[in-house]
Amino acid sequence: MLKRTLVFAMVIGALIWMPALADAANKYKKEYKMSVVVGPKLPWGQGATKFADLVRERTDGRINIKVYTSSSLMAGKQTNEFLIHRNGVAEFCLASTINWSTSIKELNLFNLPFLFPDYKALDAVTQGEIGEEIGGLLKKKGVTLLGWGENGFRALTNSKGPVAKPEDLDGMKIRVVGTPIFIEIMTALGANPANMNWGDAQIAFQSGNVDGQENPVVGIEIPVKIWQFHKYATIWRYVIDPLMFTVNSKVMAGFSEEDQKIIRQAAVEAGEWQRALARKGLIAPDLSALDTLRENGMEVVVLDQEARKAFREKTASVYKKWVPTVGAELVEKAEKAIAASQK
Ligand code: X2X
Repeated sequence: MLKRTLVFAMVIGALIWMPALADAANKYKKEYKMSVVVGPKLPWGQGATKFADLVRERTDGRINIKVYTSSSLMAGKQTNEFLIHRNGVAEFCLASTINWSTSIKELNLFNLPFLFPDYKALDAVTQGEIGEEIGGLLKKKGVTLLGWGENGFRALTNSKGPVAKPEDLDGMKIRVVGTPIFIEIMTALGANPANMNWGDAQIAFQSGNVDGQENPVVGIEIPVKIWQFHKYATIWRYVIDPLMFTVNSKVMAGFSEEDQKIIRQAAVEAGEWQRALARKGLIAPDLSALDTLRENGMEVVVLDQEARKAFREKTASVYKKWVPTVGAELVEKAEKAIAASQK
């Protein structure tokens, strides 16, 4: 009798649950949009594709993410990306902290001039407690942080002459992203900053409308063959540009728990893969990425920690000014984690 009741209960349960499960899957959209600011062939774009592929495979096609590259979802205006993510136009992003720092002020932590000396320092911040805290900040704004990727340390290139000390930058017209702190840093260094979107920047390099720019060597400068426009590079590690794999939290809540787990795991794996790609040839003893610049006719100035000091001093007032905007507590925590990473 008991057995029969149990079987009966199981059949009824299955009848109730099966349509509910099928219904959940039916509610999934045919396509989810993922925003990326740069082109598909750059490590940044490749990281997004890797993530989308992992999710598609592991969900047996239930979740189909299409990567929209070159800022196409926000008509080129890269600093609008967070807004279109928040409102659900882009359900997923692989986004730069720089482009979102106008919407989420705390992300200017990564833009503080000369705060991060090396990759160990960066990992100490993103891969620990502070990384989680940043995840918490995004969560409050309706976005879920899934994992970290990387554009890289930003290096200066220009067509005018070698830059080894701040004076060398005097009056140079340097393209920067349209975020206030970058304009202030370049101004403090004596340069003449011109802010523009990445799409327009590439046209400005071509026309010679700007003398220089700053972007990661492996992430951007090698793939766009920056040597076509600029003969001089300076490796100064003045700011770092991490990338964040994210999903709109409402969209995430619409997925089954199993699928949410798959999405999280895919971001962690794609992030690890993509970070390694972005660092390749940039960490001694393998500095082959710098050789690539030289082989293509560029003169490369590498600033050691001592030489960075003169630049750091020139930009100290900008750093100080931005601490309250980022949050004094967050900056202090990061400074401590970075100091500990150097021991
Ligand atoms: O615009 C840039 O320089 C780029 C591509 O690096 C960013 O989106 C931050």
